[in-house]
Amino acid sequence: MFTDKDTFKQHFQEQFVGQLGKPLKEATSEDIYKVIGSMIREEVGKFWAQTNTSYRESGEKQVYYLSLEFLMGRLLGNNLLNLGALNVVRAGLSELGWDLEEIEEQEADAGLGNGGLGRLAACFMDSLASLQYAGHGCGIRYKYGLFEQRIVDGNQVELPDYWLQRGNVWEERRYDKRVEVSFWGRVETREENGRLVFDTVDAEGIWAVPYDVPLIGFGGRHINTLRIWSAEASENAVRQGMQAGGSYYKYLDYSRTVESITEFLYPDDSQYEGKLLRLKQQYFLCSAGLQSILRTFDKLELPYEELPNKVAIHINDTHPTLVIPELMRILIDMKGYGWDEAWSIVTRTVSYTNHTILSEALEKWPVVMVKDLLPRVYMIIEEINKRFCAELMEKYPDQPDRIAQMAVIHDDQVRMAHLAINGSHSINGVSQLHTDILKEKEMRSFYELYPERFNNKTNGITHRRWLMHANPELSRLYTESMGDGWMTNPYELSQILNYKEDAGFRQRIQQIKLRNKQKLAAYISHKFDTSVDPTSIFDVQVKRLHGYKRQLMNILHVMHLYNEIKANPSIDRVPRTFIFGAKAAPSYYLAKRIIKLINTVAETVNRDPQVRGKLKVFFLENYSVSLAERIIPAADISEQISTASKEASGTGNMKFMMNGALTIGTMDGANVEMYEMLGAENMFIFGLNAEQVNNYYQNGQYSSAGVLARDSRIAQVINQLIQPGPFCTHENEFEEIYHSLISHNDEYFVLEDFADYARAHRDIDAAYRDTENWTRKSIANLAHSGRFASDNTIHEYAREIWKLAEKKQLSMM
Ligand code: DL6
Repeated sequence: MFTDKDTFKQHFQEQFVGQLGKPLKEATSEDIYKVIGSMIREEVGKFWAQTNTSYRESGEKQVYYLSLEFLMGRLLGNNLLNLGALNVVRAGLSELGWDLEEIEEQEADAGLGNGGLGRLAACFMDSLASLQYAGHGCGIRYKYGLFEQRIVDGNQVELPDYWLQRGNVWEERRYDKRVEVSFWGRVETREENGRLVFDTVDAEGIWAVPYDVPLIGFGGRHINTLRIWSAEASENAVRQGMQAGGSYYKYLDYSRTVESITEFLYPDDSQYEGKLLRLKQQYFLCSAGLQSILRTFDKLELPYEELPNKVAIHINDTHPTLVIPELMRILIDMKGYGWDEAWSIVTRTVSYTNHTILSEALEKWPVVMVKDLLPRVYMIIEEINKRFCAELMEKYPDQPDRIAQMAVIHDDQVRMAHLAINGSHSINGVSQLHTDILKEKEMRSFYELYPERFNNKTNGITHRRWLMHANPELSRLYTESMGDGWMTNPYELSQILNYKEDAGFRQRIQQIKLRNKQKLAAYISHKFDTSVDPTSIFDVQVKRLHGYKRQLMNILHVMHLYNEIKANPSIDRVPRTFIFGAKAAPSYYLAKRIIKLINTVAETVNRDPQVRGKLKVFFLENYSVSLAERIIPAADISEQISTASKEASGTGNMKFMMNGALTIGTMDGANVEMYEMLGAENMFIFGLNAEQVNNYYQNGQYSSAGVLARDSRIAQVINQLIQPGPFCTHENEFEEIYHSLISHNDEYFVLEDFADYARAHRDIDAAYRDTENWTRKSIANLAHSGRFASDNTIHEYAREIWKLAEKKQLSMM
């Protein structure tokens, strides 16, 4: 169907009329999107079946990536790209009078994730399929994705994201593959053939119905599966309800309660919320996922001792940790294994990635909640804890504190990270620094106990979405210059270092950046009804809003730049356009005040004629994957300014680098590894390092008021938060922000790092004036970005954690 433009056009026209029963001349762009989507589904169907058959026949080891979040974004463009059909479809549609980009806009983002963790899962899915590994996603089909953000009077307002409203062309409902998931009930014990048997009685069983989405690998022949589960009331419940004399309306109510389990994604990034519904979601995913994994394994007709050789289950953060006790339950209660054999199977099958050291994100479930909702699973967790504490007691007989500190159950809470570490053979951090902090500090006692389990896997991003799809002009330049080997081996991007001294090449890079900026400028101009200068420095910070990510420091610095220009209108500054995009968790009050502050500053700056031509500020609402694809290729500066030690890795930093932006950043997360490759000449590093931050936390010697007393520039902006003036229309408008910095002593060292941050920005100003040298720096960033392609990361996971058979390795250039 997609071999050439004319064949595509012919099929498309036939399919259009056949599917929609109306003439093409009446088509809407949504119609076109749906028809192309269904053509892709049809095209890949046979390869999907072939891939599954080959898995079954070869019996090769399968990886299941369990994640409560998959932030997939849009799929049309990337599917066409991976099928090699992008140009054919673009050209064919254009002859029919349609623009592919406009058609792509019809697709709702699949926003089934909050941020980095969910987007990483999506990048990994693309790499697994493209590298032809047998790796599948297992997640939840939330009816509502991450909320839609609107900005009203400068404030964030959340609206539900009903992404399925207009249907989902990519998914296949597989009702025949539904499984039952049980909650509540009580455990009855009996003896059978001299063995204790545990029966859960009076439990509530609901259906988990899978929807399968094909994950199309690059080349279009290898198709893995993302299986997302939806909760529905089971016929059993209906029957029981009816028998018990329940009314029709009662049943409808009950049905809605069941469906609510998969109704919405929890929007609290980096913040643990101990809600029962969330625990239900977690168990729902683990139970449904495991049943389907084991059903596939059972077809091999092998004993369960073989499970670790045939199946790897990876848990994306602690959210799916219940898979550990649940697999124990199945092996012991249903397959008849003893504890030790079952534990050996489980721990050799499961591996775990930690994504944060923020204590507020560490999951702890109240014992009573787990016990009531999942009585048999809780018994198993208790037993795991008992055995673990016994092991610790033997090893550390005189250290009761240490044992209490490491236990799985403590203070009437189940600590999910401890359970995950206990039940996994591999625990990885997501950047070298993060892993070091886990080993040396946060999880030190576990590292001392199980050093062989800990390892690092620095995150990565798929270059197919973040370069080939998001920046087609740059991709064309690469292929013209060095062939297309970089597409399958992103390390080959380093070859463009050979062109760094080629003035013509540099000029092409400059032109591409300018065109990307012009496109973004047009988008912003349209949204804000104002002009945007594409020759100004586009300085971008887009990511979730959080104290530690320090959007606050960025906007305080913008206020400082404004003050400088006002004090000295003839000051020589390269014009800057500051661009923000960020969603705040709906209950994160301070984060929402920071959004309001950014919008207030933007309003003041953008309407002041005295700074016109020098400074502009925009907050782009509803930051999402598709908006990121528009923004990132246009950035000159990437703001990666978290308090050192707090950002586990970051992946936005890699996306900007891959699109030629220069980073202003702290020595945090994967910035450190970027710096090791790029050096000080190609990055703008500032601020405290992780050790200094840690020292401050330990010695308590930091005083934000002291910083204020020393630096009048900072004092001026801090006072502007609470005193009527350009940024504060009524007194104390931003007093909570003020207090977080002064009364609460600035938890994230915004003031401490401010001066050096301002210095780094001055360095940017100076460097940008030398266009040719700036472009050389940009080329260095582009060239080294192949290191952060997720293909590379996935090869490492496959080799070192999942122990998959070797596939074609990327080679270091
Ligand atoms: O590993 C993916 C991503 C990292 O790049 C970010 O640095 C980290 O903040 C993020 N973690 C989360 C926190 N979730 N939890 N728990 O999203 O993971």
